[in-house]
Amino acid sequence: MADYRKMWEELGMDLESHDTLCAVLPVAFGDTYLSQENRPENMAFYDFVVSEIHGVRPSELIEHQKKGGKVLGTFCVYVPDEVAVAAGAVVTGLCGGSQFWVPGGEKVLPKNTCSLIKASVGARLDRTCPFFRIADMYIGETTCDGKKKAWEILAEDVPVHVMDLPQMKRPQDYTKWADEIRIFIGVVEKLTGGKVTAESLGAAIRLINNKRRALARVYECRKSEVIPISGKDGLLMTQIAFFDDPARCAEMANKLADELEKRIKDGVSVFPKGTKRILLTGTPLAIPNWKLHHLIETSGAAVVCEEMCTGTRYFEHLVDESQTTLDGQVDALAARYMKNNCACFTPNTGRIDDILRLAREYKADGVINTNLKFCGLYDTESRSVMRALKDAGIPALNIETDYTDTDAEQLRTRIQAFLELL
Ligand code: BJ8
Repeated sequence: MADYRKMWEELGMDLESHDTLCAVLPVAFGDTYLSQENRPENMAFYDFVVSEIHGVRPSELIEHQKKGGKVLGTFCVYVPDEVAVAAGAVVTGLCGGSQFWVPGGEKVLPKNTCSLIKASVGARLDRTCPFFRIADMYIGETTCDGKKKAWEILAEDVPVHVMDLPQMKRPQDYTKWADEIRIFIGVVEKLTGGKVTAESLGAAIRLINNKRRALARVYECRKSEVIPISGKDGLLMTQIAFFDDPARCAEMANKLADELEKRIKDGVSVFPKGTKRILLTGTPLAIPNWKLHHLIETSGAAVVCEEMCTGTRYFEHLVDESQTTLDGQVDALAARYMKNNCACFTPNTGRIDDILRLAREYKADGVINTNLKFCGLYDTESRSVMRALKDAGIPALNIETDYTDTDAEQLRTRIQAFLELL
């Protein structure tokens, strides 16, 4: 890895503690990823990004700041990147996916908070992640109680703007979300000194739509009987999409899709014929959380789709590109983002419709519903998800877990028993 110590030092990071993370991540990645056979050649880009995860992209963000640009950090797929891009800012995802950061979060949050929130707060307060140091402002949202309270704690240390997400889908909720997007435009304009115009927002909408189209092409390939890419690699592409430059993200995903389409034509699969196909649904899997995919795929099955924010929810549905006024574009953004189906909405039957549709489209033999321990929303929704799957005759397994590895072998036993039933 190139030497980024000076950059980390200038970011005010805790270098000693960060060294520990730098020592374990390559080992975890090697064990989980590099042990796979016959990976698509175009995964080399994603492997490189991981090998320099706290170096290469952070230095690009710092370059942007040196030129007077701003960086926004986000935690949820309801926050529209397009607005920030239109004002000349760069967006980076910030959700923490490693147990390494959890104890730091537990210093200020109740233990019974989900690992994603604890890791995100810990990464900031312990100063062990460059992305959390670089972002000029965090954009939070009112999705779950844990996050709402976490913004208050983070706001003591870094500027935070919170978007008030409606939790129902009535006409007035669409209007409300459009109004929140208008407020967000004002906040971003103030921060960047840039202006969001119909022209710049139109260009940003096309840019982010192109990224969605490219990610969708890769997922389309995962529907094939010939499985040209492992679930682990598909997940990695999506996880990195949250951090990467959107144009490069689209370019690399399109290259990967070209290769996968060719593999399908040539009958090149990364799994033996007859491998059971799993759809995973539930709470997001922030990088480097590869635990479930690894357990499933080393137990003889393939993950073919993720109905998650780190999955289909990130790229399904495009923003209407035909709007030419700022008002029309904001309404189009609100309409697209409100199509996401998160368990923080009531009712959230759209998610169940999505799971059943995706299970069909991706020819899943079974569904694994997973929720992060202490996420009351997804845990409660598990009941209706499992019931709908049962009614549809789709075998399903419900798993609750966190970022630790202590339950890995127990989970493996349950997953293997489930796979035997398929
Ligand atoms: S749209 S899933 S990214 S909120 S797992 S922090 S809900 S206690 S992450 Fe999410 Fe947006 Fe919804 Fe997606 Fe809270 Fe649950 Fe933790 Fe969660």
